[in-house]
Amino acid sequence: MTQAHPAESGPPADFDAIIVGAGFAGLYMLHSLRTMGLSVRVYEQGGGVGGTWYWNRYPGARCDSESVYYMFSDHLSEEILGEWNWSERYAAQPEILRYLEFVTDKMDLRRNIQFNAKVISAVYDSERNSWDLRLEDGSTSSARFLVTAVGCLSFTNTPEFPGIETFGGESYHTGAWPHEGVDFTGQRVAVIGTGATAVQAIPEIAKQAAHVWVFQRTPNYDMPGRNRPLAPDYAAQVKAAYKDLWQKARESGFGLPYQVAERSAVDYSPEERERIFEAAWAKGGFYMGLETFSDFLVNKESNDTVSEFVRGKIREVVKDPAVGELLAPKDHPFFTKRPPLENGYYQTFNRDNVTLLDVRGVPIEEITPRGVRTGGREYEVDAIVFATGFDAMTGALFGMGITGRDGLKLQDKWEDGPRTYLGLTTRGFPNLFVITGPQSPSVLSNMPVVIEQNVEWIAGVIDYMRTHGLNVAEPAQDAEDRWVEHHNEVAAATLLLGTDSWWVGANIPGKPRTLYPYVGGVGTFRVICHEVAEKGYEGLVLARHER
Ligand code: N01
Repeated sequence: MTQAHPAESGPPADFDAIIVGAGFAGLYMLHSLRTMGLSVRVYEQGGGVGGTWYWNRYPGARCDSESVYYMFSDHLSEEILGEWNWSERYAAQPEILRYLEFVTDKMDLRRNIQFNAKVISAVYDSERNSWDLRLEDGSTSSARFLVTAVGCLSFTNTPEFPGIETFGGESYHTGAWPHEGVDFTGQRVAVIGTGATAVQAIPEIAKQAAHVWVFQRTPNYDMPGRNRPLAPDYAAQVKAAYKDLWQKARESGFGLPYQVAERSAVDYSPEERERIFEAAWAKGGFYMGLETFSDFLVNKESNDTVSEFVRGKIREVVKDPAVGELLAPKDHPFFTKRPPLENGYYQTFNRDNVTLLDVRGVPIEEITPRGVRTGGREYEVDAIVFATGFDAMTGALFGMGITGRDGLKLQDKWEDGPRTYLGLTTRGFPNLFVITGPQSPSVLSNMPVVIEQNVEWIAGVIDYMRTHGLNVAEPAQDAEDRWVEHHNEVAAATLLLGTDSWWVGANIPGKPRTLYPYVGGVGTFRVICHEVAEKGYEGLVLARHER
């Protein structure tokens, strides 16, 4: 694990830019702004770099994007791209963390990062055109530009189960896992949740534990990951073709360079469909969603075909038909919640030491000193694993106490849902830039690809301002209104709003229901941002403040 490192000495307070977060986004933003000659300070809450990959150390944690595409492109460094080799098709958390540490050291980024530095307030001062930050330790600093790189899934959500504080055993949230690891050998374990995280963790926990009870509210359409060691010749092929592949990923819908077939499942016979689905299923990964048919998200009839295909696959693997039926989702269409990738998840339910419990029909009543009570029965356990997700997209931003012009708090402005221009800026908050913010493609993509685009666009605005003698950027009201309208229109054309998921904020009581990520596509978003830049950052009001 990386230890806290003192940031380089310099002016105690004033920086050109402050970046919050040292994951993929914060590291690339730091590199970009530093290359432009700006004085930059990164505040990172964790004790090391990595963001998501620093915190999510639960057993089985790995990336669902193929590792060869889950990295920085040559835009950061051709050398790093050439030097780094992944060992598996989907890299596990320790390897991704090692990669980010490698990048940090190679690019000498550590000297501008202050670790264990939690930002608790960030207030814009119009008089000074400055963002004033306060950290949890009471220290303060300020900067002209504030860039948030806090990740979309970093603010953990533990539901307020009655009695939760009375539990006498150990409890863990997957998103804040102990660094020393947890040995479940011989233990009785409750896992609450069956999202992408639980799907990775449960098979590993079941290998150790005496018994695992899985508390499932909603089953998912888990697709086989088919993880395997990465053949060196495959990695070499990708590297040889990386410029083309990365460009393809940048122009794609979801940030992956796959062959997207522009066709509808309803135009094919059941036999032809089956053949296409089987081929994608055999390949494993997101090919099922991305390379089979292109209208799953907008055409329910088409979606029904893939949904039934996946249900059939689940029923085939799980030996107990009643358990198989419970694991087969019927309450929402395929891909309207993030489909997890599984590596042995369904087979795990064939083990004698794993029991699936349905807490949809009979919700969890309470956590007791000895375990979890549902359906009038108490399940006594030694440990509870909360795989209950995150207050996604906005939780971490609100947690920073961001306050814009005239005392406007970000959570007040977004009381009825986010309002942004391109997901990157929001009116009333001059010089605040949000990487992978709500209303940008963010989580509906392979993250490094959109992070790279967001960072380069933000660096572009700042560079443009500097070369034009300007120092304030804020979206115009009409530009923001039009983006929100466009975002909502695109969202409404899909099936996504009809399903309860964290994509629409449904997992957090009281959170406004709206689609948080932009579903118009990574490539489309990129073109829009590029055109905005070409027109002198049209939609942003750029001005000069004399101080
Ligand atoms: O969180 P989730 P996650 N009673 O919100 C259940 C990314 N990710 O950490 O579906 C009972 O998806 C909840 O039930 P329901 C990926 O984008 C990426 O698993 O709301 N159950 C659900 O089953 C993913 O989507 C990778 O009905 C309750 C679970 O808890 C995102 O992270 C790997 C409950 C939460 O699932 C979040 O995944 C892993 C309650 N009161 C994850 N409240 C990579 O590949 C919640 N639940 C990089």
